[in-house]
Amino acid sequence: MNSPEQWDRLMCPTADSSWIAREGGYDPLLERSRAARFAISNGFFGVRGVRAIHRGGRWAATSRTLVAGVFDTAGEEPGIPKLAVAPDWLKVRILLQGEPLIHHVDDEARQERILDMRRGVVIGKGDLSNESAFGVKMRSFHMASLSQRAIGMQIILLEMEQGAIEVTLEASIDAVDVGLLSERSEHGLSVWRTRSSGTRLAVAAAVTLQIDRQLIPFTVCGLSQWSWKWTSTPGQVICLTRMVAMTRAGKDDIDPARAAQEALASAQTLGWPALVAVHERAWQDRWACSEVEVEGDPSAQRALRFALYHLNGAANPADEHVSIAAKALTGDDYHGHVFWDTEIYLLPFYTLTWPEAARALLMYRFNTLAGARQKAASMGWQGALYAWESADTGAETCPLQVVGPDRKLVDVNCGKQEQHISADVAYAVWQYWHATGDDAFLREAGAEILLETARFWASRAKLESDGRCHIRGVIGPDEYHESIDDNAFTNVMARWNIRRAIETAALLRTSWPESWRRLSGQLKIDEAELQRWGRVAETIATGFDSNTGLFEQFAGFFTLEDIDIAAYAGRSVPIDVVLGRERIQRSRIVKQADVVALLALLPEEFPRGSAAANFEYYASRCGHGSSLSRAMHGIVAARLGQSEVALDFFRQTSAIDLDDTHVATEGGVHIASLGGIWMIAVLGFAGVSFAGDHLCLAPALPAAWKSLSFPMQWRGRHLRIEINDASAGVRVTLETGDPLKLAINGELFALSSAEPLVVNSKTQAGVA
Ligand code: IFM
Repeated sequence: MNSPEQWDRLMCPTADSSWIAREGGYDPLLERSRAARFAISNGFFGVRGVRAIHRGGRWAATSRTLVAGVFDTAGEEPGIPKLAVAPDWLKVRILLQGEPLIHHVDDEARQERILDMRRGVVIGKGDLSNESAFGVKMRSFHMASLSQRAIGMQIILLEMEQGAIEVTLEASIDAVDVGLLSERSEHGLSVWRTRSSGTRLAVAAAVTLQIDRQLIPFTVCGLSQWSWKWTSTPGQVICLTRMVAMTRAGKDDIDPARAAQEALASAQTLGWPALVAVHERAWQDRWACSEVEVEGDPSAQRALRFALYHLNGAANPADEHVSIAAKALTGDDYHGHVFWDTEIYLLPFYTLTWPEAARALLMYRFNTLAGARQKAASMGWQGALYAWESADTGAETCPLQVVGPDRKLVDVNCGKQEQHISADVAYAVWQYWHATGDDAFLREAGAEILLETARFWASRAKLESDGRCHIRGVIGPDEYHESIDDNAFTNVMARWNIRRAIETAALLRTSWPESWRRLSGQLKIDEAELQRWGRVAETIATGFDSNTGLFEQFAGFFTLEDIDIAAYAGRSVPIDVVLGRERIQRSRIVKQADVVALLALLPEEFPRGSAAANFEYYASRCGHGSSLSRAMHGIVAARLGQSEVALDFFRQTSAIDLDDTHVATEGGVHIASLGGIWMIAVLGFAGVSFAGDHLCLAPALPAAWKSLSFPMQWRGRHLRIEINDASAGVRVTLETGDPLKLAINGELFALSSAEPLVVNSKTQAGVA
């Protein structure tokens, strides 16, 4: 039996309020975006953070559990797999004297939801009552275990206000919203199956109730329901504890029920206090590897904590068959599909703080190569063209039409034309390998991705009469302009992809000849083909104008109407809604970072002195119509030394999910922009890069930031980086691993574990 002290500890949020997100009351307008912000996730399943106890029928948001990889193709949009809604394992209903609890107008003062980001738990508090004013005090707790990813846990504590009341309490696993087929159902165990893929989900659950620390047997009133009825005494304390275990299995895998039952049994043996303790330790470990601390700017600190909370909860290093969707597991907008968001906006964080998670995410791309090859072949090209929107198999899942802002159907061409995704995946593979030195990954998976994506580009780019290779009919990151030719982002990334593939082939041939023999034989790549790729890379059109130093975003961009976007400042809707789709397409207004994104990813491709000119030109024409846009601008501004401009982008990016400025937070947090927050801090303000052979730092903090410190991993080493603006000092500590050399503001320094490297960045002198 657990003691009241244990319950109090469980329900007590971290004292330092910078770890806490707290929202009171119940606002039907905000409820869905709160559910996304307060979501808990462990990368295997996620639960949206709605109120703990159901009241009346006035629910704007119900609790929703999403399990990674459980995709189903529903009838209404044929061919588009969607992340299925899993059974709601948190449902609780209370009746006092036979009457349900109701929603009260003064709930604002009586209800509170607390996200404790340090511990990875959601705590609820509230006074609940029914029409006749019979009441209970409630405290609730739930978590998705980060140490045992199958396990979810809920604890509800109730304190009765009145005596001699007939109380009915029901806990259920609600399948009303579930789009899955029931395959097996018995008390405490259900197995579900998707209609299309045959993926199965098992849910095993155990629920107990204690009244004044006495276990009370339940009455079974349904296969997935537990019910209790008793007469209250004033001050009576009730504790409901529920543990669930969820497991997923493919069509041909063994029955997942057994694994769910075993996981549940071992969680029960451990008991909830120990289960919570190991979960909290797992979160502590993640924070130790990823925490970014900012002194002097509490709102930036809060934004970073919030971003890192969701990033650490989004990944699962143990699963190489799923990736992170645009809304992670916090909502089902975009149907749980995976975009370039993962490779470009999230992988930098995972690569440098959680390489095991980064590897698993890249293995998902390796495991979906067949889908990418098939997509390329179906469009008449060779190699691998990754799906713009990817689900479980790697087949293209981008819808062909959506409802536009004017409520008319609009064609979506991204699935066919937004092809830079293949180079984005290759980019993440290379960055991962470069930063981790994980040669086994390169040999066994990464090289194949690099070669097959390069092969795609080499077949996609066509040599024309001007002696250059062109890539026609694409969409770049700026999705306002469709069917364009020679998008600078696409072409330069494609060229980079081909060059890295050629380098990889050479490396394999010299360092691991057996791997090269196997891979080149399997892919049927010979020297002549590699040389052809090289010629494509040499001749590909990039749109770079050496007179102005500008990349033309695509062929003909500079001839389009130049609309002054500043004249539309203060608008409350995206610029394409103001100007209309056709006018936007005829204009130089850019939806999101495109050339600027290229500058953030491949600064070395910009000839000396041209970076600032490109940034200035394109930033002033950007409508930021995507939540992904500002982060790229923030990184580039910070690297250009425009720290205050960068801080503005940082704040605007942070506001997307924290301040409800972006309409779509309701459908889940914007995980890419959360990755972007980390990127602005670490790749921007600290200036971390690793294009060459060394890790490089080039710090430039905004005035408000007194210091910035964070851990990172680099080629098997754990480092801590501290930048202190007052002393203009950079301190790098090698916590584990071999000595290394690293560059600070372009000068090379040696670092060993004997003592930290302290460099005054104003008077630095390198020791090569
Ligand atoms: O991947 C993005 C895209 O760049 C802009 N629209 C939303 C997608 C998902 O976040």
